[in-house]
Amino acid sequence: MRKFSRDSAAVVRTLIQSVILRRNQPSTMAQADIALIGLAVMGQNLILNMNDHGFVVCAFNRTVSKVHDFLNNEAKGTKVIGAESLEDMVSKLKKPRRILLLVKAGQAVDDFIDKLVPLLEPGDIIIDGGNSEYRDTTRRCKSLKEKNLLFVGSGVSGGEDGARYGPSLMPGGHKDAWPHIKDIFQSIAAKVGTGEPCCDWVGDEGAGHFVKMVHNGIEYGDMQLICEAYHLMKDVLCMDHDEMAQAFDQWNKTELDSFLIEITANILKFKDADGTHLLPKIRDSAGQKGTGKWTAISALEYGTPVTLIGEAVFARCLSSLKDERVQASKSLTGPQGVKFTGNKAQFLEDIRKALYASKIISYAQGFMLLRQAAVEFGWSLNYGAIALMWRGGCIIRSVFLGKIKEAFDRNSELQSLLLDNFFSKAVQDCQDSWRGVVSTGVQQGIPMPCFTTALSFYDGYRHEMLPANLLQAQRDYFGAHTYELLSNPGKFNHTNWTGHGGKVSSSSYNA
Ligand code: 2AM
Repeated sequence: MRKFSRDSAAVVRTLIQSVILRRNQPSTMAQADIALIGLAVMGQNLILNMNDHGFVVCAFNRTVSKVHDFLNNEAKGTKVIGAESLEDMVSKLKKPRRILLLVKAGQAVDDFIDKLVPLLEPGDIIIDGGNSEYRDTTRRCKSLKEKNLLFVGSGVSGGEDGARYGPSLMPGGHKDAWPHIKDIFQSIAAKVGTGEPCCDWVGDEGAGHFVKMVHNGIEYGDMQLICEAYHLMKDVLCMDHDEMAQAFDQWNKTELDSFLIEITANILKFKDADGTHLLPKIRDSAGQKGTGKWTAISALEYGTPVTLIGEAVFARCLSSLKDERVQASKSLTGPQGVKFTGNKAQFLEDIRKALYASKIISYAQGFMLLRQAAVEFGWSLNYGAIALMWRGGCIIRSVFLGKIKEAFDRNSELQSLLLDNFFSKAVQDCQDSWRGVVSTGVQQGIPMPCFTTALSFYDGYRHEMLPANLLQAQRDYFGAHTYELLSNPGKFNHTNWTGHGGKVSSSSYNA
């Protein structure tokens, strides 16, 4: 009995020593560069992408059978390893541990964080690559900072293909994490030009997810602008599908060179099994997942006139009222007998220019929102780097974004893209065409919410004097809200407009 106790004490001593050893020396088990949790298609493709670039990835999933399926199928023959549990996964990671979450946004992210925290050590890194709301990312970043863990929220764009062969990555959060993840992130990201990665550090807290959200909003705008051009081609110029496809193919060789223009040409060419075009058979009722709406809500929240994305979201809402529109079309009339009689080739070029000018406005508005968010949250954002992150890999990828990057290279503090010489000249060159297209479209009763709001924004932005003087007078008239005089801004005045109201302004009493 006594002998047994001595032996067991020795065993315990040896065990403790080996644990101490294991903590201080790199364990032979700790072979993985990064772990990825969440084996849906985005997660799987990111793992395979990291593996292609020489990183050893440890895969884990809530439903563990999916780890086995993945290792036996898609990841067969790779260096990818699997984990049976979170403890197992953590033990297989080099330090500081890097753990990338690719799970459903919301509670699933918090649940995994809660389970990971007790298993991690100070300096370990948790990255959320899902579609999280930026405020959640800020909250997680702050709470993990208190536990000495580094949290990163990264926008990931480019869909399944992007994840597999080069996404646009927009990481933000605790900046101390960046040196430890930069190599992996920039290796797997899309490359443009002479190999510049579409990934850089975005900024603090939820900045990465905020930038991803604005990216999605801009995507809504770009898509709607193309739809309006298509509508004008189809209903004003009466072009057939092949003509329209050819036009988009041509446009793709101009300033509009982009993924969305390219796929639009392909969609227009596409024929069904019965040999007829598929596009006109698709129900004209658009869906949305909500990220465009979030951008519009943020714009309203921070008082930034991101009108084009707002209109793009509403255009989808209007389209989804299909049954109601079918009813309305029977009783509500538009302009009668207005036929286009101008030069078709010229008008087609005018539409292209209207699209280009409107697109400039949309991006100018998107970057205004980023600037405002930076002020609101005290983030320092690198706008040129953001343009480069969107230049490749994602849905809005385009040559145009390279021009935006150049504008911020010229002036990193550029207040508005419209104040950059390149873009102000571009808008100037397009302006007559743009006005012509909007006028003709209105005359012919074509809805163009984004073309028109872009032009209104441009005209508003370039006006030194807007009619808001009258607005201020009205507010003061009915609500004693006060106004400033042009000659003395900062001093608030109230006028007794009717002679029988009080002299007290609304700021002086609570009505
Ligand atoms: P599952 O395979 O176990 O469902 C995309 O849905 C990914 O998010 C999947 O890997 C899925 O895991 C994971 N996921 C979804 N909801 C989750 C939750 N509540 N907790 C943990 N993982 C979740």
